[in-house]
Amino acid sequence: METLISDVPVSSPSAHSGVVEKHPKSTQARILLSSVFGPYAQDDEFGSRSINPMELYHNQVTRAQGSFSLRMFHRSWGIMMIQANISAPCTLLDFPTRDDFARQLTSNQYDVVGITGIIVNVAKVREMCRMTRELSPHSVIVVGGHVAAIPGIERLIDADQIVRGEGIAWMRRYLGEDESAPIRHPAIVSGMRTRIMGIRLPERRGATAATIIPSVGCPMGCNFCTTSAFFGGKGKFVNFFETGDELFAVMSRMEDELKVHSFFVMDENFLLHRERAMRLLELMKEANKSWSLSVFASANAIRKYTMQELVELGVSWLWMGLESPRAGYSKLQGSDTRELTRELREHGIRVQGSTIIGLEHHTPDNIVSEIEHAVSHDTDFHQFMLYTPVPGTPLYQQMRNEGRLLPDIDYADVHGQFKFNFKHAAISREDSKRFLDWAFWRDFELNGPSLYRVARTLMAGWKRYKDSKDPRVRRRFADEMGRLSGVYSSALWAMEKQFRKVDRRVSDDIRALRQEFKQESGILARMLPALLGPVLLWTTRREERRLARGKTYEPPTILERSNWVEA
Ligand code: B12
Ligand code: SF4
Repeated sequence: METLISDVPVSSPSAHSGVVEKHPKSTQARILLSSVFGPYAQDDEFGSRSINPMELYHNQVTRAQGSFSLRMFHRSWGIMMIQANISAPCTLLDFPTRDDFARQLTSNQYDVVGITGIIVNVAKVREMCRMTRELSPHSVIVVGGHVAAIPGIERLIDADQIVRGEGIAWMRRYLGEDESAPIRHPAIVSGMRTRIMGIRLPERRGATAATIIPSVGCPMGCNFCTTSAFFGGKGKFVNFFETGDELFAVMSRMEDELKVHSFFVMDENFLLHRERAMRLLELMKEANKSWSLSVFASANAIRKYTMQELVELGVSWLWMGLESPRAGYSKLQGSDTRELTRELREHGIRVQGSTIIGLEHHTPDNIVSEIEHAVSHDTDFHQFMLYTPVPGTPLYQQMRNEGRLLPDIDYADVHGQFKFNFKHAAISREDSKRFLDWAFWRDFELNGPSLYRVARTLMAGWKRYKDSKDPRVRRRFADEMGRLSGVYSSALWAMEKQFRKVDRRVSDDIRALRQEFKQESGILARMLPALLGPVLLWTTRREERRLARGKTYEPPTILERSNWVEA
């Protein structure tokens, strides 16, 4: 069943989004929270698309990099946050199959079934509501997450409550709990089942960063941005942890519980809140913490800091929008993002650039040079996305008013990695895909595998800071070099060989970097490539063959219970 923008009601609507009554059982209510069902990386009638797998990098960043693509999965953090902040008995089901979901419904008496999804998932949400009505008719169905931004969603799915915006406060209110109580952050390992060059990386305790979610939303309010729009738009956002002190306390707890020193900070514009970040730095210094932070930030926010401050704060990975300088977004004003990228990388900070294809001023004549400009940033990673009016955003409203939304586009295809869902002034729907695909390919061809690029940035940081006067900074780079130099050298050995048939120049550059690693590494790391290099070359080639045969990857199903008592 396709879910088209012009869809008609599926059933008599029972959802209401006005005043919410408390659930009669309050905190005794038994709750099921579930993400939408898989498998995801295939084309099916529920809106799964092979081009839209449940993988961050392979979906929208390294998808053209073949066996060098970074493959990993991320849990559904929204429902994890809700589960950690209610005292009712709760089951969380992540990445179920339809059978898993059905089994949960029939083998437990759930009073509330909460389903999370984004807009592309609407057909799955609809099916899960249908299944719940059939298999657990007494359950109250609550739907939350970005899917709730679809206009008229009440008529597309059969849910009792549709929650727009922040869900922790909503669920606490619904269960009669104190909605202003401090937020308890769950222990989240940021990624899982990581795979590159045909091997799955071992999941050692402490080896993967912890995810920290300081806030949701973004006050910048760019017209196309759904994250911003969903939590109130320009000037609005919801802070879970207001101060540097609160953030430091959460991070210290995660360090203890998960034995981590690195954090993926899931905040759309972390560096914008300078006071909080600088207080965090102060506390890190006092407690002698040598943490590393992966953050999202706009170029303007980054410019509020000196390189020294960023390095001391442990910023080691930055996701930054590089939208065309001609687009006029205020987050970029006055910044030369190419110069900024170069500088950040020289200080050992990996940059993930993000470029939008199909902005209003793009034409078939200028788009190639705009993509070349983006690619010339030579970022470690590069995300490309189509300019996409998504329900709930100012851009969507504008396109709708101008009559430019294309009719009969399935919501499952409105994800920015396929084709335009609107009429562009100069670029056709078919060409939008061609330019997008070319951007990914061009970045790979010109700059080589992202794994090579991150190794190069680490080397630059190491050379600059290995003798730093600040012991925390010195320790951070030494730790990373100690852990990774042998592995990187081996991977570089294999990449050099494998990339020779793609581009000789890049292969030579990889070789030069490998020599640098050889010079800078200890004796063991220097010997490793002779053993591990050929193994990686073999697994890389095996993976290329698997991918050519259509191999895809799916996240595992996870079930977690809290405050649980058998019924
Ligand atoms: C992690 C992430 C992913 C992970 C998904 C992991 C997973 N398990 O689903 C990966 C990388 C795989 C991914 C993929 C995609 N993503 Co994504 N992703 C994110 C990201 C960066 C963080 C989500 C998050 O955890 N936020 C923090 C939590 C706390 O917020 P939250 O999820 O919104 O939850 C809160 C509320 O929404 C609400 N809530 C949520 N669920 C529920 C349920 C109930 C019952 C209730 C009451 C409330 C509630 O309460 C929560 C707490 O306040 C967001 C951007 C962002 N900053 O949010 C984009 C985002 C969600 N993704 C988006 C998109 C478009 C995609 C892709 C389609 C893009 C693409 N082409 O790659 C694919 C789709 C994959 C698929 N097949 O479904 C869009 C959604 C747009 C929309 N309006 O639908 C976002 C908003 C990014 C953006 N601005 O474009 N994504
Ligand atoms: S700065 Fe980024 S997160 Fe913030 S509104 Fe703009 S696009 Fe969205």
